[in-house]
Amino acid sequence: MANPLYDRLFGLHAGKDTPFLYLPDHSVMTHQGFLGRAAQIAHVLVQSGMTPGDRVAAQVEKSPEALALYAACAQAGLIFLPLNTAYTADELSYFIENSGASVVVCDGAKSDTLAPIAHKLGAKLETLNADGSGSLMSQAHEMPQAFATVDRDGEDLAAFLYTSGTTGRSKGAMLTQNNLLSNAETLAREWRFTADDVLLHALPIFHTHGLFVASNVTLVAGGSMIFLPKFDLDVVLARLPEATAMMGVPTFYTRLLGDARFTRELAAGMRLFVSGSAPLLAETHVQFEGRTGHRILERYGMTETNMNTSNPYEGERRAGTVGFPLPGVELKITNPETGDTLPDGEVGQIEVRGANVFKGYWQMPEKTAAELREDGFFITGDLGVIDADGYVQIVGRNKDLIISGGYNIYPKEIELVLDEGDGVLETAVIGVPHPDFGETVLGVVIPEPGQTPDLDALMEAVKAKLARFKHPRKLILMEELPRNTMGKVQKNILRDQFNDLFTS
Ligand code: MLC
Ligand code: AMP
Repeated sequence: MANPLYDRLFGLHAGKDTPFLYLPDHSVMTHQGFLGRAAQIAHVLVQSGMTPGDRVAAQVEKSPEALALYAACAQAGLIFLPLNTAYTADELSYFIENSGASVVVCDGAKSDTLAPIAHKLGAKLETLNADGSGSLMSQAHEMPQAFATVDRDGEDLAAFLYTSGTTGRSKGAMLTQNNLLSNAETLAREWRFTADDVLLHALPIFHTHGLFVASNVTLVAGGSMIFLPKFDLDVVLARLPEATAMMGVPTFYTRLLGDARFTRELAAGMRLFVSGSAPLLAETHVQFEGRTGHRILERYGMTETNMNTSNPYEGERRAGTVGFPLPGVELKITNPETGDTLPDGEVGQIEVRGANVFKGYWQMPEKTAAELREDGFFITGDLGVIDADGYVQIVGRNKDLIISGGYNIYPKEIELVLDEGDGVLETAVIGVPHPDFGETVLGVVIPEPGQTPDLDALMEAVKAKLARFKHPRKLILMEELPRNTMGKVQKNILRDQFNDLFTS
């Protein structure tokens, strides 16, 4: 027996004195140093009574120890559940309860708020701060730096990633060891990652992009990372000359282009820039090449599927497209009404199948059945077309979703909070173009007859319940919502009406 995920991402680096993480203070953590910490954390988790298949929920700042917690879960056969640091106590409470997590790891600053929630839900609370201090590591430091890796099968679950939905209720996407590993190995090969690569890592590690794409690909290849707590433009510019590759959301690239210090010379040592999680404007692609001589490689993925398509490493990286299906991924365009496959050149919904596709939503068989067909094809909710050369282009979404700076926001979640406000008849939340975040959130509020809802109070209500990145950047009062003859709200009309609100 073995543990494929641990063995092939982490275990293969055992005993290596080679650099793994270059840190903000310019110190270096070696592969073995990292594995030693992961082993110590695994001991703490197991000694607190956790057994394979149990869930560890973590809302922690990005740090080497936070990444080691992921490795520890893999080694001990536990399911890792990383959570956005922006989530409020309300949001967290749902994730902890829904997942049945038995250990919750949070920043010390949040422990007072989370302690009663964890207690009520029967979960043990540990703290892990950005500097590596806290109850988790103080116990870990007393533990041996080696841990007997727990046997796991590739089909065993490795992670839950929560993703919101059109009903406003988040769903836990269940990802297996094979889902993660197969995708990491494919991407490392396709993008030519080797032990010589140094990845500039400025993404958060609670989502697919920063955790599975960036970190797993580096680990599989045996490379290293400049591991930054967040995307800080000055720091990224300062550290770029040490890197060979970078992965980011489009906002990273537009922010770099907005700074005159970002030059061809600064990017001269780079071999690869990858973009994903949100559409990269063709204009940004062209501008980037003009400035640096590099063509950004755009790829397309999802929480439920890891990465599905990529532009080629060699060959034309075509602006405005997400490239070809990755090896081992089948992709088809179907008619949303009938599910029939459409010929190339026609727009339809994108469906994908392969070892990368998740096992379903945790304890939500109906939602799983609605999106994951029995034959293994997953209905992504994205609308696309395959061009004459086989490049996939994403042309829209069949799901009511806003992507702001690479974070997904489901309007329903915000509408549910706004609808409860005094004097509110109904609301519609839409995404409108934004120069920095690509899209941003706008809320349209319809008053009950004769009422004037207090927009500030509505905003406060949203703030109390939902993460900052989901907050509408503006609320607008209107008399009524545009509807079609069936009575359905026509958000496209609202989007057209407010298209220039943040860009003009
Ligand atoms: C931060 N804020 C955001 C925001 N990020 N608001 C909307 N959308 C966002 N993405 C808030 C801040 O809290 C702050 O609030 C204000 O907006 C301005 O913050 P900022 O300083 O400009 O933001 P910054 O910290 O620099 O963060 C922006 C960012 C970050 C783009 C660097 O959001 C980021 O790293 N995004 C990456 C997301 C990601 O990893 N997505 C991958 C998902 S996986 P205030 O109160 O100060 O006004 C996936 C699958 C796939 O999608 O295919 O990869
Ligand atoms: P998430 O659920 O956070 O994993 O986000 C997945 C969604 O992000 C996809 O369904 C797409 O709508 C979007 N997405 C990811 N990559 C791209 C891309 N390169 N271009 C356009 N949209 C993308």
